[in-house]
Amino acid sequence: MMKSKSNTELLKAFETDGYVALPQFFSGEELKELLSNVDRFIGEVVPQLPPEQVFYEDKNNAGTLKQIQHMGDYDLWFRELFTRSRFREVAEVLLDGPVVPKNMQYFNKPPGVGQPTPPHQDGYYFMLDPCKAVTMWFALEDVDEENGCIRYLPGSHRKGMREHSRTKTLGFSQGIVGYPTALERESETPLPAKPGDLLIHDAMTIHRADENRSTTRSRRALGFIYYSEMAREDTQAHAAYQRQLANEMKSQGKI
Ligand SMILES: O=C(O)CCC(=O)C(=O)O
Repeated sequence: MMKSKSNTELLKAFETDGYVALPQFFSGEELKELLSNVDRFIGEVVPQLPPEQVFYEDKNNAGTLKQIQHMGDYDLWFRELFTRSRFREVAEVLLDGPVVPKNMQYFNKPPGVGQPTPPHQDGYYFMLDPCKAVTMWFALEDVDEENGCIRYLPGSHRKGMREHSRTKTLGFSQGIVGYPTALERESETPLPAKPGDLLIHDAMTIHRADENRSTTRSRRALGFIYYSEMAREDTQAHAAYQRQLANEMKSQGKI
């Protein structure tokens, strides 16, 4: 299934660090097809989506598209990629059993305006018990320190949930309070990526990304979120929070 790591090696690295990288998870024709479907989705499907599923740095400028939510709910090609694919198989290996495909996203940091991703643990947003879930982050282009690569804090998934508080960042409404200390910053690992590379992190792993400092390069990726079937979601609290956020974003004119 995997190109460079056996399932045992993959699981060991994931359990030790809280994340793992699978270089060239997709390549060649398979990658080309995926990239052309991303372009198709943005050109044809995005204009039909409800406003709470699409975020722009500036909603009056389509060139500043920064995030799309629940792509699999709106397009058959992406639904298949999310629910019947090697992505799902890897999630089942890492979560050691059946999974629930939860949300497939698009993340961009447009040149010149792409904001930092606040430090966070995905589990804080997910509201799961037990907090058993993975997020996959698939690079659609070259990503490095200049355009805002993902930065993980190795081992942070074993140290509990940190205190979060509200941010002003559209799409990332919660960030870890007081992070990073100087020591945490030194301990972070930046993960540059090539198109087709896959990063995977545990829902408890602390991660963040800098702003896009390039004025010419975007920073595009897909996100795949899978919950373990064993994880129970606080659905009422989750839905109430999503409603509150959507209302806030609308009243602030952000969506
Ligand atoms: O693309 C990014 O900058 C952040 C993505 C992220 O935080 C996630 O997928 O959990």
